Amino acid sequence: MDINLNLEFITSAALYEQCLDHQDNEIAFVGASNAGKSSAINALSNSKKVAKVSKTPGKTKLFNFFKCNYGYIVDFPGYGFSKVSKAQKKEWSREIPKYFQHRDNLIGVLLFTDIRHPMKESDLEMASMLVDLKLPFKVVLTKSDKISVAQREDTKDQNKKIYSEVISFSTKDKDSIARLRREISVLLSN
Ligand SMILES: Nc1nc2c(ncn2[C@@H]2O[C@H](COP(=O)(O)OP(=O)(O)OP(=O)(O)O)[C@@H](O)[C@H]2O)c(=O)[nH]1
Ligand SMILES: [Mg+2]
Repeated sequence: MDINLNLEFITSAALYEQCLDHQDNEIAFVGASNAGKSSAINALSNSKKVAKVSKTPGKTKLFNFFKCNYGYIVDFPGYGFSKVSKAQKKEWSREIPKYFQHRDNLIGVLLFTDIRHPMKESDLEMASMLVDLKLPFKVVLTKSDKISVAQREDTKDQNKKIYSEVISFSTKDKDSIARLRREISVLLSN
């Protein structure tokens, strides 16, 4: 059964204090720039393009709220922040920990990482922060269409030795999109 999340963009926030006030559960999409977070949001939405796929990173707001039938998804700009100003980097490095430490709505995180490459230092730092904060997270190995099925399974198995929850995903694979929709509905409904 394919689920319709009815995803829609609601609002962005530049500072933690400006985060959307709501009563539902929320999951965060994090990962390096170009990992495929915004593309995943677009693939998960059944109809129109709801998220901006990176082309103008300067304009990216820190917290981007999308509503779905089961709660909210918060899309983050990729960490590394190579294309934003120093002042912006400094602000974000203050705001991000606040969100993960204090956001009561937050019930879990999806960590997006390109299946073709080993996890970056910044991914490992994020994973370790989530473990420290006892925030449940799943690793989403993106762009799985770029490698063979055998390589995909192998990379998944390798990651499963370290992270218990590992999903492979491609915007070009309808089954993987349906699977991610189900994962999200289950996470948000719990
Ligand atoms: N082949 C393939 N390309 C993908 C897939 N997902 C994303 N891409 C491409 O990867 C690039 C980056 O995608 P984004 O969705 O903007 O990545 P992001 O993680 O949101 O990046 P930031 O917003 O900079 O953090 C785009 O050119 C996408 O078209 C996928 O599953 N398969
Ligand atoms: Mg993005």
